[in-house]
Amino acid sequence: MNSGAHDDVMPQGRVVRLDRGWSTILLTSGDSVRVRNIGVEVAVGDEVNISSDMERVQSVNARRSALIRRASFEGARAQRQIVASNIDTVFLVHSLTSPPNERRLERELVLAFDSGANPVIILTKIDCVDSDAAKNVHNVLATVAIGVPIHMLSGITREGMDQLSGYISDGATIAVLGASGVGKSTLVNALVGHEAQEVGDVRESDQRGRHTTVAAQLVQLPSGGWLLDTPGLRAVNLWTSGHGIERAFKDVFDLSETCKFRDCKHSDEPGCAVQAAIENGSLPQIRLESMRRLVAEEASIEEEQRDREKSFDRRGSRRPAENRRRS
Ligand SMILES: Nc1nc2c(ncn2[C@@H]2O[C@H](COP(=O)(O)OP(=O)(O)OP(=O)(O)O)[C@@H](O)[C@H]2O)c(=O)[nH]1
Ligand SMILES: [Mg+2]
Ligand SMILES: [Zn+2]
Repeated sequence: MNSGAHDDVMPQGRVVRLDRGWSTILLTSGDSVRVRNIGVEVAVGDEVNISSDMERVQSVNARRSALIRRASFEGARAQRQIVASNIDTVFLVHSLTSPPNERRLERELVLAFDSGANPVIILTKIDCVDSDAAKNVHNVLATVAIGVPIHMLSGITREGMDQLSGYISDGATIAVLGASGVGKSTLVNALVGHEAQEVGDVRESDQRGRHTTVAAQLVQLPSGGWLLDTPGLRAVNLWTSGHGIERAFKDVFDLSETCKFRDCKHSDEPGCAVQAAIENGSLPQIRLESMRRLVAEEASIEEEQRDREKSFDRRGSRRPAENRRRS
């Protein structure tokens, strides 16, 4: 029964797609296999080891970055969903044919910064709008994209596509995120150079897409880089975070450094730099409100997670008592 050392070498690869308990893995050998993933949390983009009988995912390598959102509530509990893992860049895609949605972009930026990858904003369908309209959408979105590059392009005519060459390097992974119909799959196809991903039309009346892409899919570029196309997100729900909010709201955080009180709540404290900026018109009031809403959203998820851990302890976990007391 004892197999030789050679047979114990586990095949390795990258998860390119997930379907209800099944992972499709692109092996380092170049072959593609479909294996079960039971008892392990697997995400698209993961680097995994396959059992030597080639039947299941044996283990998942530590992720260097992960795009995580709150999935829909299951029962009363929030669940996390790893949208993409081991990514270097996140393309946050918006269409120039729709009115700018700063609030949505703020959420996407928090998610992207929290992932550990670098966000880049892509405004598609430049071939469909006149330059004034394009400039307007660009300028409005730029107000919430502090220090984040914005590129306007067309996945159809390829105008502006050359701006993206710098992000595509050997081995780098780019996740493509955005609402349905904004042109994520079209962009992926334009970068790959063939119809790797199915594309669907949008409703004429409101430019909404039809959720053509139904599962995240990792696609390898001829250059050796990777693109991770994702289904259009209806809602950008946050999960608990690291420093995503601080980075996405760098303007507010920079101002608060100069508030008179270190624990300033930016309400009616004297010497509040944030309120002063709102009064002189350099910071929109809605930015502060928006940030507060996201902070509260994350705090409630964090609280729920803590409560869950506590109730788990009461049901009798195997954590030693001293640990329990410390936490
Ligand atoms: N004119 C023009 N049309 C575009 C461009 N990008 C996408 N489209 C069109 O917009 C529609 C939606 O494109 P998709 O690429 O399927 O959009 P998606 O973001 O992948 O949508 P989901 O998969 O539903 O999330 C299609 O009819 C595309 O041809 C663009 O840059 N210019
Ligand atoms: Mg798509
Ligand atoms: Zn303040």
